[in-house]
Amino acid sequence: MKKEVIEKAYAFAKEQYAAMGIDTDHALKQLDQVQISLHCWQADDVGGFETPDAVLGGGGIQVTGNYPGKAKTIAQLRADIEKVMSLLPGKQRLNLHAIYGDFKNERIDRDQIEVKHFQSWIDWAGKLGIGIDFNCTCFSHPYANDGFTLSSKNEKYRKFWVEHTKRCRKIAAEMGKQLGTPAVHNIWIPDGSKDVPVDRNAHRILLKKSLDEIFSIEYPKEYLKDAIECKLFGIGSEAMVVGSHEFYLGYAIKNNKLITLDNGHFHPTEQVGDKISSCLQFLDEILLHVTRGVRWDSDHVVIFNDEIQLITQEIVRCKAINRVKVGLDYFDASINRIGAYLIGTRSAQLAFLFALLEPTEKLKVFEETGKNFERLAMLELMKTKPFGAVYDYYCLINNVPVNDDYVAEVAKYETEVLSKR
Ligand code: RNT
Ligand code: ZN
Repeated sequence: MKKEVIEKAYAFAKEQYAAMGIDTDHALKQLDQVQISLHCWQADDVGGFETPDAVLGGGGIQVTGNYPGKAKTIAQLRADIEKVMSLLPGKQRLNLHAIYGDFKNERIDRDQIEVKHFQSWIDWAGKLGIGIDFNCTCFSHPYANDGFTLSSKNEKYRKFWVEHTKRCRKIAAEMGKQLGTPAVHNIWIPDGSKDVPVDRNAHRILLKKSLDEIFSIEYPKEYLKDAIECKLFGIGSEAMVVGSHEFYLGYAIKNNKLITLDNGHFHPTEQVGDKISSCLQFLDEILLHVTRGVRWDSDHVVIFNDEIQLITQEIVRCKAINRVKVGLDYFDASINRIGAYLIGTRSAQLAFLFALLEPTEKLKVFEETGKNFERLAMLELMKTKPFGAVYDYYCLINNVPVNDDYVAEVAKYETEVLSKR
């Protein structure tokens, strides 16, 4: 797209929004505050680099599709993430899982991992000037095969996963320290049961015990933030998930942790957007896993849909951009994986921008004076305002491809790099 066209369209958009009392330049400055943590696992279908024959699985981590070009080495994954970041406006972070360590062909079990296995990631991120977030990997392992990890009745297994998660927090704290930006460490476990269990209580007692053990070590908040991720059900854990919303929200409030809200983890008629202002009454911060559920499945590429819009609107309306950490969480192996990152991240950014361009104060006045017709009319009107032109301009001033120019860049990368893997 031509620079003059983008600038002209922006000037026109700026005027239209200004007529409604909205400052588009200010909105773009706020958009800069939104850092999205890119999930490393979209590049390689949640495979990781533990062993060349790593088995994927556990609690709904199922990737479908076999589009060519999957990252098979750390170098390839880094190249992919760098490519993605070069095509995105603003600044992002990297969200790493423990199975992505730099193990240098050594077989290191999860209860043996150390900072040294992640030092090359820290150095890489330091060079790029980005932060890292981290996740223990309590799935795709023989000790998770019976469906339980931190809440396992098998004490050997439970201890193993406690040790793994403790080590992960230590590694994350070191990442935060070295990179000068706190790493959010997220705990998600697949624990649950396919069929009707009778001893839900024992597993929840065990999970609480494991978390208490894991969090018994404190790290400075400038280095590490702890998050715990709830879920209603997963494939293979339909009848019960140990780490339910009630369980983790209770734990987070009592122990001052972040609750992780993954919008693929609730009943389809529930909206994570509606949960944000509730959680923020009782927690300092929350972590979002932004994804797209389709029917009973989750983890589709994020698009600019109603659900994402409500999430970003609520964050902005709560003036909570600095209290809500945003990570993406999806895995689609049926399309170009780099393209999947770009669509998801750009759509999430667009949703934030859309929310930042809302005349919230005006809408509140309508609401407070019973003018609900006017409120709905204005909300509908905002959907056809030229926010796309504002996003294009944001890309332009950030020197990244505007409009659909990134699609050609992805195609080029596919021809030159991905198709040769
Ligand atoms: C699974 C959770 C979890 C994972 C990642 C890979 O249901 O959403 O966040 O997707 O940790
Ligand atoms: Zn998630």
